[in-house]
Amino acid sequence: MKEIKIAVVGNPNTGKSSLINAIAKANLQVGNWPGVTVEKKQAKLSYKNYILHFIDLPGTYSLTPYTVDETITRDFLFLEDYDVILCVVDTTNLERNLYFVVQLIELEKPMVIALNMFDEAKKLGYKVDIKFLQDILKVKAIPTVAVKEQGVEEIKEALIEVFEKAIVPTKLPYGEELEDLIKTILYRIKAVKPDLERVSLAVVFKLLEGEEDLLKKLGIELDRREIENILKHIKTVHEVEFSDYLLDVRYGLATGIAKMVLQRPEIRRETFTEKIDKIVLNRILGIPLFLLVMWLSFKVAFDVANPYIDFLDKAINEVFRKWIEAGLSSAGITDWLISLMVDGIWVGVGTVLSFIPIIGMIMFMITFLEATGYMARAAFLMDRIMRYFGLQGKAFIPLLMGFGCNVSSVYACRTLEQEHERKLTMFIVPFMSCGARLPVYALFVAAFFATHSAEVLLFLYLLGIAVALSLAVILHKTYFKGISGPFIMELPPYRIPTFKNLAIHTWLKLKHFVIKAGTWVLAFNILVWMALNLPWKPEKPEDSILGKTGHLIAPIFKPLGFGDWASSASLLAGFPAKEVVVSTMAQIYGGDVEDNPQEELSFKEDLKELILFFAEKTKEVGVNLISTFRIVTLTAEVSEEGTGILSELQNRFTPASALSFMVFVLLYFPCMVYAATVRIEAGSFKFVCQIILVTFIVAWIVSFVVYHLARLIL
Ligand SMILES: Nc1nc2c(ncn2[C@@H]2O[C@H](COP(=O)(O)OP(=O)(O)OP(=O)(O)O)[C@@H](O)[C@H]2O)c(=O)[nH]1
Ligand SMILES: [Mg+2]
Repeated sequence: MKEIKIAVVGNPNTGKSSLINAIAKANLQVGNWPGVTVEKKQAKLSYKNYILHFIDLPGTYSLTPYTVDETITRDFLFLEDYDVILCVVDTTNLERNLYFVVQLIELEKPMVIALNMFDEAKKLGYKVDIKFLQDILKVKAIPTVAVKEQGVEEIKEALIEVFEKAIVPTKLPYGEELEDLIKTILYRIKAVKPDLERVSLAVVFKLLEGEEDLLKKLGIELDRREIENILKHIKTVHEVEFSDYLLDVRYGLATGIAKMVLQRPEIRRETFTEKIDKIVLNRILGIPLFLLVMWLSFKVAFDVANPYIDFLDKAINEVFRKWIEAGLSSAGITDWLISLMVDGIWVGVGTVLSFIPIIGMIMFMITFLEATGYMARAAFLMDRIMRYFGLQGKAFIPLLMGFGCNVSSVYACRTLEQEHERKLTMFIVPFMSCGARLPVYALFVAAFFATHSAEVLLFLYLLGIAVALSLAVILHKTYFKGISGPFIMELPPYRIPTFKNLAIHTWLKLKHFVIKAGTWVLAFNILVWMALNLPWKPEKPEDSILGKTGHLIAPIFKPLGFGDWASSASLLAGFPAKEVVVSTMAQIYGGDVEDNPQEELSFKEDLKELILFFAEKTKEVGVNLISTFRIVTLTAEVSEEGTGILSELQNRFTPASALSFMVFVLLYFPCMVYAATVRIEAGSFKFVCQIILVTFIVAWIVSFVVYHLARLIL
């Protein structure tokens, strides 16, 4: 078996990750906006006698990087060992993509070009003379439609062919002036480092441009003054810096090639995307439409998820719990172990898992918005607003991604050009309401605001954004000073996602929560169980370690309306992961749901009841959805007078304090994984500590204000 290492590169959003998914049956993250892939990802495939290793790299417009993710791509191409370049090109933007191809050719490596989005190019009436393109560049060019897995076989064959025959692309003509410069530099390098193997054209240009950070990594340095001397001629004759001069020459080449191989229809019709954007990006309508989209997403998510949460709650906390308890006690297991397994692990983790429908639905909605291309529009719309806050629209993408998971947001900050913007965005990401907070909302909304679930959720999400931006202004003026660059993000055409794609990407987001429930949340639940049962068998939960700690910190939360020991202890337990807030409450309140030991266990009856309950709940989903789209307010029964945890909450909280509690959960520090990621991405532990402190203070102040305002209204 021969191994071929393939670097997959191209402009952002051209379908690199999609193509690897299609070829290697991988599940790399895909989305319809530039900047989805922000780190090196791998996928491999055995094909014939070969193992093909694909390295998915962040998209970039050139090999001169401005952002962290672009640097990853450049460094890979210049410093790492690989055999073939697979350049994925957006055929509908051939000219601009060829500018990047020209730079790749300078690397002098075997290359295959995937002319992706060939379906869209065809629809626009574009004709590409593929044979001619192959001949002039001496590369293999294959038309592909990654989303339909078209062209996949041909790509594999082409990769093997250029690898085996070591076909290197043609050297392009750069004009006499540049050719002379190249020769001089090559001569100098030879003089300084006689044992160096061949140096590619790309490296020669980097030497001329003086990209110091890369040259240092490459270990090739020439005397800069000497190079400036060589460049003097260009500067005086053309009156531009060398890098601008080179840019012009490369663009000239790209435009020339595009002219030769591409034929476009004379008359251009207004595209579907342009028609929709006229409304969506409208100055007046844009933002209200964005709010409507969010509200509708929440409404649909709740309408579908709520009945299934009820179902899972019944299945996990009543039926299965009963079965497990019976099973364990008939197996003769000691009481304390049963309590640990049932009250600690099953109820704790099970309660978190019962909220999977709402997390799944919100992840589905986010995936849908990502896949259609609406996300990039949201960034565009927010650009004007974000500027008041010292950020630019592009920073809204990591923030929006935070609705899924704050950790992926931190990585997404790599696409921001400026250090101050990157750090500032990382700092305010915790205020974006991630999926792990949803169980808390779902629980409190069911207990207090069942008829207005979508509105409460919209309020919380918007509050998160508002707090994030307000803090951004303060931080921008004091801590992270700097001027934001212009908003330069491409708006991709709208694309209709395939169901398969939506399902896979929703699952990939959801999986993270399921795994977390089975690992971290489980571990913390065992700790919570111990803290609730030590000193051994306390009379009341309040007397346990957790109870006493709860009492100790409760005064901090009193002014926010919920200063009882149980909610304080839950907030403390939720510090490492927000799911633990709900599971701790379930352990505290769920402990006293006593079953009737005399009751005969009948699996058959229980199962029948569960199935009927499921059917009933599924019917409820239908009714809910119809009412959403007819915009009829629901008159269906409001959460049944609380069972277990719901009634406990209703006794202990008021609507105002419930709202304040949700706001606190929204705003205080998100989780340990976020902390660890920021520590790595920002490279400072002090920075993480500052975030912990600031988020806590902000959460306290905002909850205080919300509680007192809500008391006046609710
Ligand atoms: N119509 C059409 N859409 C495609 C094709 N290939 C990819 N897409 C869509 O284009 C969008 C971008 O795909 P990605 O695979 O995320 O692109 P990428 O090049 O990895 O993007 P970055 O990681 O941001 O650089 C997604 O919405 C895909 O579904 C294609 O051949 N035809
Ligand atoms: Mg990608």
